[in-house]
Amino acid sequence: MNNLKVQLSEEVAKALKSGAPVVALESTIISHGMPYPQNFEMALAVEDKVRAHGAIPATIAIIGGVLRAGLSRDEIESFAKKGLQITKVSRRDIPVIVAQKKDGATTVASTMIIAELAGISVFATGGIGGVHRGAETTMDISADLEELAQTSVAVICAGAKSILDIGLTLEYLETKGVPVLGYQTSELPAFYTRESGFKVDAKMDSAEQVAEVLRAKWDLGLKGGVIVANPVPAQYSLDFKDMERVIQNALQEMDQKGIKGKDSTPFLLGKVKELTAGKSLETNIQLVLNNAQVAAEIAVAYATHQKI
Ligand code: PSU
Ligand code: MN
Repeated sequence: MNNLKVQLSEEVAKALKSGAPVVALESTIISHGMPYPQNFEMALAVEDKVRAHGAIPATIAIIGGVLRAGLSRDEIESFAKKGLQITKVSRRDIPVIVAQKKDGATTVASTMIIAELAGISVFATGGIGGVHRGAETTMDISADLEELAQTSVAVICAGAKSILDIGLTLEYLETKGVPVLGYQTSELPAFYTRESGFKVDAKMDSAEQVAEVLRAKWDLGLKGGVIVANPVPAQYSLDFKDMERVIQNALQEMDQKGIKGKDSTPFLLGKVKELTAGKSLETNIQLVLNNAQVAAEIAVAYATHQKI
């Protein structure tokens, strides 16, 4: 079954038709975010987690130029195995990939676009893109932020990684009118760590509270996304000062090598992985699973609201 622009899996189509909760998942995190086979195992485990908490997972990608929501196990494996050979696709890349009938791994921005076209309101990921350190000279600001400004999807993430300038990222989101909610925290988490030193706009105690905020925003016609920042579980969090040192080293090397543009995020993520001797990979996997659970709970609460 299809809607006009996005090809839905049978399961996702059925869920959307009946108003059942659905959680969108991105594919850049699979192809560009982690090595094989951990990326494949993670993608399947995340789908299982969403199901275990009462929602239907919809992994999003572009395959052969077709926007897709809900992939088969083989398709997920192919994205996991091909890794960096699959083009990372943000908003600006969609037309080229579609016109040339290619495969694309979707970022937060493009996953939001496809989710909205499909009618999916809740999306779980690891971390969002943001304003990069030094953006005042490089102008490197992720398209994820512009998408959050205009596309009505809630993004459940573990905050923004401190490869970014978290303070400037929050300023940008404020300018663009994007609520940044803390899930059971009043501090914005920084992906690997539960703390960042920055406050969120509002602390949410439950999935129901988040669902009420989504309903209030969208029922009022206030278009755009919402960030739900969910801290990594304490037992998997890494040390804030250690991470800061690792990131400083990675940024220095990126400068020396002259890496910029869309390559900077994957480079920095790869470097962090290398410099933390793989410890960050386990943390990354665990925080995505944790986000999938909270996203499923929010999707369930939001779907229930919608039916009343
Ligand atoms: N941050 C992470 N892991 C990721 C990404 C960001 O911790 O995998 C990916 C997401 O897909 C995000 C994208 O949308 O990188 C942002 O890339 P850019 O900064 O080039 O917009
Ligand atoms: Mn960028």
